[in-house]
Amino acid sequence: MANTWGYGAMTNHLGDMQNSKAIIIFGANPASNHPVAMQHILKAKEQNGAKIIVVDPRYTKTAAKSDIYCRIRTGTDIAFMYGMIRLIKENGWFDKSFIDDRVYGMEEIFKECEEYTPEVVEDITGCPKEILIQATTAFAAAEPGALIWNQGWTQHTIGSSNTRLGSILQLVLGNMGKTGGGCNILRGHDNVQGSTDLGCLADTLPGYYGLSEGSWKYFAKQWNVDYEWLKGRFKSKEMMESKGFSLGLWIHGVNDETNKVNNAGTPLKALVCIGNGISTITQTHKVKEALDKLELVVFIDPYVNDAAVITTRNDNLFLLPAASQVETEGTVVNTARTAQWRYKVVDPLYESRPDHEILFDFAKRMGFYKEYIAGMGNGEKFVWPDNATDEIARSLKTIGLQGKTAARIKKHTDNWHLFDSVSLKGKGTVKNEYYGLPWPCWDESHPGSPVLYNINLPVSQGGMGFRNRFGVERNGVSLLSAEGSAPKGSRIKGGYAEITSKNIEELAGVKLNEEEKKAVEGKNWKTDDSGILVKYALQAGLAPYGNARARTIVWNFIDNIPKHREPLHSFRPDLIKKYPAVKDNPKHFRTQVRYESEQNAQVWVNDYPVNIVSGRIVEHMGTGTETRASKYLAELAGEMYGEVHPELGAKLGIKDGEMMWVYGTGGGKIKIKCKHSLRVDEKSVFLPQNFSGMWSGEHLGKRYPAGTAPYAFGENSNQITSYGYDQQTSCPETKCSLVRLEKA
Ligand SMILES: Nc1nc2c(c(=O)[nH]1)N[C@H]1C(S)=C(S)[C@@H](COP(=O)(O)OP(=O)(O)OC[C@H]3O[C@@H](n4cnc5c(=O)[nH]c(N)nc54)[C@H](O)[C@@H]3O)O[C@H]1N2
Ligand SMILES: Nc1nc2c(c(=O)[nH]1)N[C@H]1C(S)=C(S)[C@@H](COP(=O)(O)OP(=O)(O)OC[C@H]3O[C@@H](n4cnc5c(=O)[nH]c(N)nc54)[C@H](O)[C@@H]3O)O[C@H]1N2
Ligand SMILES: [Mo]
Repeated sequence: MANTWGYGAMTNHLGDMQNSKAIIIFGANPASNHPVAMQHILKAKEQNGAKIIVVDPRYTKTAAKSDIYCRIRTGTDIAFMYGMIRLIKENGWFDKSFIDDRVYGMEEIFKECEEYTPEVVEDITGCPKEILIQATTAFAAAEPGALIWNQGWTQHTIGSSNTRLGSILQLVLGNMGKTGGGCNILRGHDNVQGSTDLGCLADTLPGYYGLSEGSWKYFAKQWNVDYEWLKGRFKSKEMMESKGFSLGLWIHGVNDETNKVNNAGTPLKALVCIGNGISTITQTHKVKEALDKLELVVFIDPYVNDAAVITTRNDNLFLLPAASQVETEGTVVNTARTAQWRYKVVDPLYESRPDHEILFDFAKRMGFYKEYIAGMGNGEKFVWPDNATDEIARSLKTIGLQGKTAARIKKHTDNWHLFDSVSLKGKGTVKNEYYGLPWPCWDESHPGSPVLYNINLPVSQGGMGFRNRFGVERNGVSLLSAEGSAPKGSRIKGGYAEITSKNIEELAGVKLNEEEKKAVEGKNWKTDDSGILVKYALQAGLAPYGNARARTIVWNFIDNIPKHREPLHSFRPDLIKKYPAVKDNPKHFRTQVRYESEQNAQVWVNDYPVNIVSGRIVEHMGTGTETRASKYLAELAGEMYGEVHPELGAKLGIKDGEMMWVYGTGGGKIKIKCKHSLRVDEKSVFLPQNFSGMWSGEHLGKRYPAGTAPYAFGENSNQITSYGYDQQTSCPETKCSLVRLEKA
């Protein structure tokens, strides 16, 4: 189970933020969590006069650098944004021609925003209406303005709606496809973008190809294996084409036997966990229950995985020592879609082995090694990781990786000093290429695309419109962009469909010879291995994926347009009737998930009257498994705590520095230090997510094999975060929970 919390990629890139005139940051604290990004943000402020606006329930180190700080209640960002959009609409601040030419369905958004008057927004979010107006005025005036979001947005039942409405806000203002604009999602781990691109997800093959028969057949070809053989590895074709268990939901596939109906008749029996903490999802005590119950548990990790000491099982638990990233070689792709070659620094120490070797060994022992390595093309003589990187480049056409070959990525990394950090443009031997070949990078002479959806550049230099993905019309309305809004130098001046063997001649104005015709027959731009379709598209200045409108309406989602819905464990039960959670879902991935019934099971706030704000601290990473094992970091931040407003502390009789019990809605409890702080409001407690190794007051140090325990231990915040999963993605709702505090 690899680590991927939420989808998304930056439309622009970190250096590009220096070109912004305003930056609005929702649910991200880059001063602590993305210090490099923060430097670009501060340069935008200091050198470009950009206004910094921070929307966060907690007054963070990032908020301290802002011009306008908006404190909102957790889980109410949609109301806040609709409030912004309503003001923008009323004042005529929207970009009419951008919307008319390049967007589908904005009327629906403009209708939905009507109810979110400044007064209504103040009531739902708690943010004074004057601040909402001030923030909107400043952001709408900026040309262009950039929007940043991160985990404050995704870890909610309506997290996917947050991210959609943020993108829509940028469409309203015409900030998409512009240098200094866009949506800049500051993603998590160093290679989290690379791992989602490669399909470390429960609902798609690599490159976001989905799970349909056509996609499996396409990959069978890329992997150089027989489709029938591949199918034979699954219990049935139906299971092959169904979503798997997601990271958030797998525990219910073990604990709750009724879910076996969605899993070909059996509960989950074994777990192999590679590069993930897994104690970081909601309700960690349920994770423990699942780990205890499984027949086999394997951790592949350079450290003793945090969850290995949470389980109390004594058999069939294996710790396979993985080499760290400095003991192996390969590419990583960062939040801005740029790749980097990571060279090996030292050989693996002691008995540790690189991840891929461990996986190769698995394949050997399970009897499919030959097939496993077949895609690299050289039989057992493959060159690692170069051949694998080229296989990825060749196969992942949907995001335009064809030009990101091992040789080119190495060349960029070796010459990184020749690139400009604001424009990403190279000089000398990498002249006019963009650092790390940000995807799409359509072929081996393409320079990469630093800013997505920019029609002011030719496609051959990184330009493109929006992707045509959902047909060319909907209910009689065209989904293609209007005349005059095609990338520079395009043969077609308006919108066009994705490139296929059927339309290439007409769209690109070429005549294919017989051999070419045969090569591309029945193919489209993302399945054509010959490269002919992409080649002629680029020559005609066309983006292989078409030129369409961005859609605000997603007709196959539960909420066709983003809707505010109260958290399952709402601090404001009086709002639930108007903004209820969605209906319970009998099959979300492979699990039954409660929404409405959980929300209405009781008036949660009566027993759990304090709101959780959770987030990171600068000293520790993720579970802290790695960083708490550093003596120095452990010294800097050695103890778990909760930040409590002094007024709340006084009301509850818990003084600064005293211990308190925190009780969660799901039955978990933790004992932590109370830290009085003005960063939180009077109804909330802030909990850092980076501790583990204590369990409801019990110290788990004794469970580590000798010499492997970390230096710092602390209670895990997720023992008390509430049940709840994103209604579309199933990301755990770790940012919206209620608790009860008591003096210990
Ligand atoms: N030092 C350090 N750096 C890290 C990490 C780490 O653990 N330590 N982790 C890495 C990873 S994996 C990731 S994903 C990123 C995460 O980076 P961030 O998203 O910046 O991380 P968080 O601190 O979890 O959350 C950001 C902010 O969201 C706010 N927030 C909580 N609920 C809400 C809400 O409902 N609405 C809004 N608007 N804000 C809300 C919190 O107060 C917090 O300030 O950081 C990466 N960088
Ligand atoms: N309450 C609350 N909970 C949260 C969040 C929150 O904000 N609040 N944030 C969520 C988010 S965004 C995330 S990403 C997760 C944290 O994400 P997790 O993945 O759960 O935590 P990490 O500590 O980053 O786990 C990485 C594991 O990989 C191991 N590892 C490191 N390098 C290698 C390697 O090269 N190979 C292998 N095989 N293993 C390696 C580490 O030792 C560690 O055990 O937490 C989530 N949970
Ligand atoms: Mo993350």
